[in-house]
Amino acid sequence: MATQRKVIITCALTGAIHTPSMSPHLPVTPEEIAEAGIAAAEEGAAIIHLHARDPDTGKPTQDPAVFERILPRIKAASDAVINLTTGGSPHMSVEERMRPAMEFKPELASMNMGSINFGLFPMLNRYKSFQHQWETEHLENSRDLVFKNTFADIEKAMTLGAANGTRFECECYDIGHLYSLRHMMDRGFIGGRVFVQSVFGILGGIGPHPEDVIHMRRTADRLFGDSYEWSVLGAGSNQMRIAAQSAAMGGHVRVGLEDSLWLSPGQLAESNASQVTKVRKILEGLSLEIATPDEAREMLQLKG
Ligand code: KMH
Ligand code: ZN
Repeated sequence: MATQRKVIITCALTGAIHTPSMSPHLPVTPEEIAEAGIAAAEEGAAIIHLHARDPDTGKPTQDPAVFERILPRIKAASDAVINLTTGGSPHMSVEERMRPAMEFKPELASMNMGSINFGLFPMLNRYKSFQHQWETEHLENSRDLVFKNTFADIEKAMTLGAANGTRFECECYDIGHLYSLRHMMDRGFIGGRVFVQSVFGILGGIGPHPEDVIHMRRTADRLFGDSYEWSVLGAGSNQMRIAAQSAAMGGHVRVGLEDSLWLSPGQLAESNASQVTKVRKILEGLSLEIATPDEAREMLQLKG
């Protein structure tokens, strides 16, 4: 098992899964997203995982011009590591999804380690009415949605990113994705200390049971030995419980409104920063120390 040092908190600010009608606190405009990132960093997030949205409709966009309105604001006010999405939205083509990482050559970018069914439609039961037509389509169309990340897609994205000095948050939604990552390491597409982000509780991926977390950790230990850093995110109501379990097992944690709109059962999170505060208190309660951005850079071998 990799030795536990300080714990890296990632905050994923807005994502592409939740929609504006689901929470008035979801950051949508470039100003809102930047402010959310700055506040999350102030509360202890070393890494800010970024998506962008169309300011008028809240629809996810990978237009670099929108990211251009977010990035300088965060960089001017914080030294947090910026992690740009290459996942974009599961409804987008891989080429579209790569645009911000290609344009801005970040220290860190997400890398989705396999194709999955991405089941958003159960949320239709919770949210009956939407402000924008795209929100309904986004959920309804997910019955027939494959979040496409073929081996060719991953090879291409890793090659393009590595040429820019970008390293990756390797998002593993199921056990097989760990084996795919090992395969990419063996073929030389990714090296050094890999950053594994295990995702629990997406319909179509591994579940959120404590046994699932243990199985993911044991398999990663077996495949990667000491050459990885492990982080977890639990989708929706699983977020804090899975963060606590994995932190106790030597993991890093990811929170943020991309992954859960909630602070506690029935209580919407009023900000990304509130989730960072909550997870920081959980970590401190476990006598764990929080990594600064520079400590995260060193652990993840980022270019800085
Ligand atoms: N929305 C998360 C479950 C990405 O941006 O590449 C996964 C994610 C994908 O963060
Ligand atoms: Zn994301």
